[in-house]
Amino acid sequence: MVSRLVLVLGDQLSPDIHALREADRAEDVVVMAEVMSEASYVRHHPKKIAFLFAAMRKFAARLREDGWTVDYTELDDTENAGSIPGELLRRAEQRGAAEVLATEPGEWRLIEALNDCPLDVTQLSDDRFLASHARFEDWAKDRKELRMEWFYREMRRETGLLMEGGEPAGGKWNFDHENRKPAPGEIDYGGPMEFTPDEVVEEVLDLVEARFGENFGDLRPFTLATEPGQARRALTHFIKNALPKFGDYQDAMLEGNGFLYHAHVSFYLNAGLLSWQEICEAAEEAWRQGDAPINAVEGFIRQIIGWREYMRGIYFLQGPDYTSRNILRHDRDLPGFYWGAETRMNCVGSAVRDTKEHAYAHHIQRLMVTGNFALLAGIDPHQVHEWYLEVYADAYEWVEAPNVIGMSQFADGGIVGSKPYISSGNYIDRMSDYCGGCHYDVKTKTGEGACPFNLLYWAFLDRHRDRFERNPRMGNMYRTWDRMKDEKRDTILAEAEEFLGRMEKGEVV
Ligand code: FAD
Ligand code: DLZ
Ligand code: SF4
Repeated sequence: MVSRLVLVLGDQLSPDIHALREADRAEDVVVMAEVMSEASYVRHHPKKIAFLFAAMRKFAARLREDGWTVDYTELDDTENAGSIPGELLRRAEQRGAAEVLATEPGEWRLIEALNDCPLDVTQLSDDRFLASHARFEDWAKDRKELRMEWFYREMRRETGLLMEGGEPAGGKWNFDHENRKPAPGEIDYGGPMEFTPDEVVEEVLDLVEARFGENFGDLRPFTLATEPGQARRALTHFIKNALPKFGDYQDAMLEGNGFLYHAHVSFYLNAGLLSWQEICEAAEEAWRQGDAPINAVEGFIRQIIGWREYMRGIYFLQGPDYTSRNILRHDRDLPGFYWGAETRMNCVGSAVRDTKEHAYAHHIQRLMVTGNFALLAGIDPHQVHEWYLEVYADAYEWVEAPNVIGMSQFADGGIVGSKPYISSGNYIDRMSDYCGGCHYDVKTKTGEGACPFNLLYWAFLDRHRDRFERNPRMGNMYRTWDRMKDEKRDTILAEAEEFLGRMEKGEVV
């Protein structure tokens, strides 16, 4: 007879996770399980599943070495109950336990499943984050607008990161205006550190190939870190070789190089292989040593203690219905080229190719290429949300949904962003080398070869005029639209409609 089970989920692979801290190594039994319900509630990219299963197996081995008793269920175990509550029930019966210590999952779906589980389940706060739910609610209460920048400044003060005597280091909170350089001609960074699969990883790769080989995405080559030591080496490699230019080229995009100077650590951080503290401290130290400039380090730290924490706060503040928001009433189906079907739009094709290969694309590809297109084309935001949840190895609803439903699709009506992130082809042309190799001509606004982003941009503004024309940050856009001749406006709208019609019929666009 044991007193309690201790649940550790696939994205809770931190040795000091709350449930383990509260548990008794001598008495309690840790439960970890590879289950179909988690592996198939969306059709995850095979790399995401392989990464988590391999990291879970190694974490369980490490817990055993540390003296824990671990009941670990592999996906192919004949007794596998198929779901997290099912596995808890099975282990509870085997072990004669009735009580479960869990750390709150990062998705409402699973929080509710644990609430409904007929065992005595305690869900402890996931305190691997800087801001607790209460801390975020306190910040949000009585505010008319929940702008990330104000939240971020409080987090800087609370952590002391990049602070000097109560003032922001370098005299400014935000160095973003220095961080908008277009794609560089040459990249002097070879990309993230890669790891050769060991025996544990190889076994998982075979399993994932057999069970999830049909899912969208390339399983091999598989080079992700699957244990904390490797993840730390990957972090050090980034800090030394890429962080100095992270700020300058944060928004740039290059065909065939989806990494640029980005950190490529979100999977490790979100699954618990790295902590936000060690990442931010390493970045700050690089600045203090004079190895990286303030614009890079401030921009990087803002993503983590600012955006990441803010997004999580929004997800839990908004509640379980957040992913069904659709304020713009967009209802088109996600086109096949999001799943790798042919497209003549080089920017979209490239971002999808990077995604398929690596289960990764960087922020601006996600926001200003695939996200921008979906928003301009009026795609159902729930389908867009599911796509992002499926295809990226760092995707869990707590972080994916506010980025997609909020920031990218404006489906929450402006909680995350004060205006929609939309752009015509101009922005993509300025920040990338995509347009040079495209079937369409970014400089052409209408007629043969006109870039679809140009057509759809104006059609979006026209379609949502009632909602956006009084937005002070969008007035210029409407003034430009209104200055066009009636004839030109009519042509743009007709060609946008025609493009969408062809896309909906499944023609190659
Ligand atoms: P870098 O660009 O090097 O940034 C460093 C770290 O900052 C990241 O590892 C991440 O932890 C954090 N970060 C940066 N931007 C954000 C942000 N907007 N929200 C939260 N954290 C941020 N991030 C996820 O972790 N999971 C997702 O499912 C996810 N979905 C996204 C969907 C859309 C439409 C958009 C626009 C962004 C999404 N992001 C998501 C945020 C961001 O794109 C990724 O965190 C980033 O690309 C991860 O790569 P990196 O580690 O190289 O990040
Ligand atoms: C994403 C994922 C996958 C693919 N598989 C498992 C699994 O088999 N077992 C598990 O414990 N967790 C898995 N996860 C992570 C969970 O889906 C994640 O904990 C929830 O979505 C909450 O963030
Ligand atoms: Fe994308 Fe338009 Fe540029 Fe082609 S021309 S790459 S569709 S922005």
